[in-house]
Amino acid sequence: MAILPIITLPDPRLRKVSDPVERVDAEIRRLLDDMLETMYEAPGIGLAAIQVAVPKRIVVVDIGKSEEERSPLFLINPEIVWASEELSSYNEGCLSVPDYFDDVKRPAMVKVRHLDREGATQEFDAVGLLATVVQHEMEHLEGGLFIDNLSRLKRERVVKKFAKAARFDGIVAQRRADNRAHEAEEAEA
Ligand code: K1U
Ligand code: ZN
Repeated sequence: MAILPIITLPDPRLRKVSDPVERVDAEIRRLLDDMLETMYEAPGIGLAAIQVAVPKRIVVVDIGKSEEERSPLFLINPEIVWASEELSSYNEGCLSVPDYFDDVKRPAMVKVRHLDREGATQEFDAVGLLATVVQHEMEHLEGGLFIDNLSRLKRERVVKKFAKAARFDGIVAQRRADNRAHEAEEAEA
């Protein structure tokens, strides 16, 4: 298994709509295992494939409280076939929007249909945190982010902050590359 790099805002790949999985084969099962390991290591309680730059409709979730209580869910081509009118609010986070949390209201209960690791169709009912995480992850499959549910003012503030941080990281990386090139030139002289 492998830990995959998680892409973060403002990476434009996060805005891509993911493609359905045509066939659940060994390659897909390997991706599921790598995503699960990546999610546990982050740590997180959900992960969509697009967050590791793979635009496929695949999600892993585990809301277990400890390593001993692990109970991973593998969701391939998930669909919400029913959602309650009742809403519930949760202070959400996202591994692709690090260190930012805000309240989002979503249906309190959902019925989810999906393919499992063997390619068989399954259905389950989710309530509470599980319902929140599944909906958050499925939003990723449409190129959405939880910040899209916030007011325009809040969302623009977050997007600006991450764009500024990315520009700064770019400048630092360029300076380091320039310094290394300069040192190599001096060593040669
Ligand atoms: O980036 C993601 O999509 C994963 C995200 C899932 C999520 C969390 C909370 C509400 C909705 C969706 C995370 O896992 S963020 C990290 C986090 O919440 C957490 C990490 C370790 C333990 C408990 C929670
Ligand atoms: Zn997320």
